[in-house]
Amino acid sequence: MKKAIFIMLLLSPFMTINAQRKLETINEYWRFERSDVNSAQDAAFNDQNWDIVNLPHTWNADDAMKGINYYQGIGWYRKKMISKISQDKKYCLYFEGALQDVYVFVNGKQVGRHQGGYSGFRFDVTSYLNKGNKAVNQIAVKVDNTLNPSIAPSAFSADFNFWGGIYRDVYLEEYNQVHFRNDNYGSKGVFVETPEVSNESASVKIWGEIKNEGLNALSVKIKNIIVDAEGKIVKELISKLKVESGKNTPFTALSGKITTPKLWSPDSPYLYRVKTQIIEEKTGAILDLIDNPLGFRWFSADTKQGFMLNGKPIKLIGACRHQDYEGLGNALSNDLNRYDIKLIKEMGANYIRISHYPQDPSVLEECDKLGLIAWEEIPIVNAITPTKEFFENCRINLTEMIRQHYNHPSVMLWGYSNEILIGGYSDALGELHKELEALCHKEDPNRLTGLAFHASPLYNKKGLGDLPNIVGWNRYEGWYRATLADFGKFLDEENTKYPNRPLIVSEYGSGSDTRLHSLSPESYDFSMEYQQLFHASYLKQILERPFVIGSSIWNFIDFGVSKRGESMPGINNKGIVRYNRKPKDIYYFLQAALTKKPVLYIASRDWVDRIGTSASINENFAKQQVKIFSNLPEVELLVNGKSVGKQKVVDFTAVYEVPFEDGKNILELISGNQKDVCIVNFKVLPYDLRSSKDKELVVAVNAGSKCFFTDPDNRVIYQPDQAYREGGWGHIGVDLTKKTTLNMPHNVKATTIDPLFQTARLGMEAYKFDVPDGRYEIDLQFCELQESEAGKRVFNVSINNEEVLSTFDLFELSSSLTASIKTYTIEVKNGKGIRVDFKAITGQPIISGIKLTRL
Ligand code: GCB
Repeated sequence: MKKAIFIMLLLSPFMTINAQRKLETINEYWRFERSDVNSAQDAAFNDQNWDIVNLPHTWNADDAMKGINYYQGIGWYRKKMISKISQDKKYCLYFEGALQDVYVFVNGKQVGRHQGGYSGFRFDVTSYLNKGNKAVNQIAVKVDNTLNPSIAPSAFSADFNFWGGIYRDVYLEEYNQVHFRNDNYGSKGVFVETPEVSNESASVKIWGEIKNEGLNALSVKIKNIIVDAEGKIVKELISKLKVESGKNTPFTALSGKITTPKLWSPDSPYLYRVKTQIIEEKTGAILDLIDNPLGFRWFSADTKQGFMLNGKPIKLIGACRHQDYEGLGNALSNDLNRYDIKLIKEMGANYIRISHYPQDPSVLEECDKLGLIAWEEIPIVNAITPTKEFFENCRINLTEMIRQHYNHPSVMLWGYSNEILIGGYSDALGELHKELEALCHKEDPNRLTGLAFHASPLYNKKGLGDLPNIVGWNRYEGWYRATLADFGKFLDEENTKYPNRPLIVSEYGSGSDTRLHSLSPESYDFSMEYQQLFHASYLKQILERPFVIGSSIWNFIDFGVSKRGESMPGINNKGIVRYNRKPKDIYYFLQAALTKKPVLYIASRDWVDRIGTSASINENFAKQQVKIFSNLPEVELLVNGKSVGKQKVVDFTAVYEVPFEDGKNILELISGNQKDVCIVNFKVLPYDLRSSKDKELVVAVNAGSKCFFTDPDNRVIYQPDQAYREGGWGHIGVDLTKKTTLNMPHNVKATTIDPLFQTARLGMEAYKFDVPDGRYEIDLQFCELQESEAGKRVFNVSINNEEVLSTFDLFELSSSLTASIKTYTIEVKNGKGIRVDFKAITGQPIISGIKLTRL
């Protein structure tokens, strides 16, 4: 991004005699080795066998997705930098972010160390560089992503991956001897704020320090040019200063009144810019120039009016964002970072929680530009380390975040911890929080603070709830615990107890896996349909309560967590867009609810391969539900050219029972001149399976589950479990008054279709399938979800009276949480169909799936 600014500046009228600072990315052609290597910092070290990488780069792009033991250790980067290095200039290396304990060497000498994986840092390397027109300088960077008790986040339990590497851009910066201070916590060194803003007038204050690294004192002018979005000059402020050699000289510029300022808001993110220059008085040369965004807005939060922006209430509605991406880890281009902000904005959000750590500079630049109000926080997550080193690291993290992002009008809230009492309360923790709260306000008196709590009464008891300006609650009622309605109950109780505390729902979300679908969705089933119910319910409950100042969905994206073992191992799939940013259907529900532009969407993109059974022998179609998300009053759905009726849209949703035919079904949704089309491939099974003429007949059962499960690799759709009826298929002899199903979303070994094995039926007598005569392949799919000892669950299995498994002990065979598949071939004759019997010897028989394929 800065490179772009630099190019712009070169062409701009602000450039007069001398080139000012020059910023150049040095992302290309680094050598990389993922281990600790002796003497790798030495200029003469031979790195020719190392990998060649471009930045941004992480060394965990692959292995962090493959389980808990991804590489956390040391990696080395080396770059031979060939560039013009002048005698009379100053040089810095600027890292936008590297995770997380970083040592930087130039020509064999250490120039600095930075601890913290999420903020920018800069080292002055002038005295270490070889000079010349084509000077060769050897940079070496040692990076360590080991969990470190002295560096936030220090808790192993933090629910994200610590992707190691130099994962953001790196710059070589060239300065004149006299320049804005560049050693101020990685910031730009020039700060902009708006002491007064109203509809009628505003004022701007710009301050910073000038560093004179030359040998002589110099008389300079500080020129601030405020331009509007069209580039028109609104104000020019000039003051004179004498800058002493070897000193930092402070300056402050006040704009005076700017009348009828154009205000910044999510609906109209009007941006001015402030160009701050140091001009040598004698020659008129511009010695340094910094360009900053400027937005005029004022805001506050209370429980009477909620969040107020520019004098008007605005409910903050948006999403939290992690920064990783499928296949790339955290090493994203600026384009991909910006793309997320665009998607969040297009959904109709006005707010983003940048969690749980500061992110790439391009993120906030895009929030400024597109109009998203931001909460940004430092990564103190789940627990603290009660040591001096950790506390100091927290202070540095916070100061870096605030100083680096001070000038972004989009930022209105600073956060400094998340669910911190997971690790328990201590007085030290209380003290740290008090200190960080005070530090936020000292560093930035103009913004609000927020903390994100989890479901524990301890936050209120221990006084943490009284600390920030805004109390954030991460709520998961109806997912990890309780019911959807308990969410609203909690909010009301909290508001009754603390009527003057502005409350924000800092997180809420439920997992979803595009392979799982349900016509009777329920909590923790990971179906796309439950996620839809969850979000519809939460959004309604949030909007109904004026005292809730806002909310952010957890999480905008599916993101990587190596230690998470749910339906998609290694992935927290609460995203409303996939890991590759393809929106899930729920994204369009939210868009319908939050935007003014017409939204008309057939919510079946996540479920285009379906199966079902006709309701009687006279029907050759199967009815199945399809949801419509829209903000238009009425819609009409056509299936294969025939109307299935008009419907009023209620709560942004209409539900159709669609009569699907076997094969391709073209769904067309119409409202006025708007149209949406979706094609669903449907397999219709006849009511009486015995009449099936299908040579490729497949009947697959997701035993013990109410979900359809699509195995995308093998193109098989498993149907939800059901009781047997004549002519159909299903379980027999299950005592439905007892608990006869299991749901254990933990990693299953030796398979990629974990969800099939994470649910199971227990204690059935048999499964019967009234399939026509012919040859069949039968897969019996097992996974032990309960027992951790051999001998606890032993049973026999027979197929059409022939015993195929005797004294079958699944744990003995394959231990627990491991997929085991037994495949048999059978000839079905005389209209007998297939019956699989289970006979308990010890414990209850268990089965995860059964698949029949006609051969
Ligand atoms: C939370 C945490 C977040 C987790 C999330 C979850 O409350 O703040 O880091 O990822 O829950 O998905 O469980």
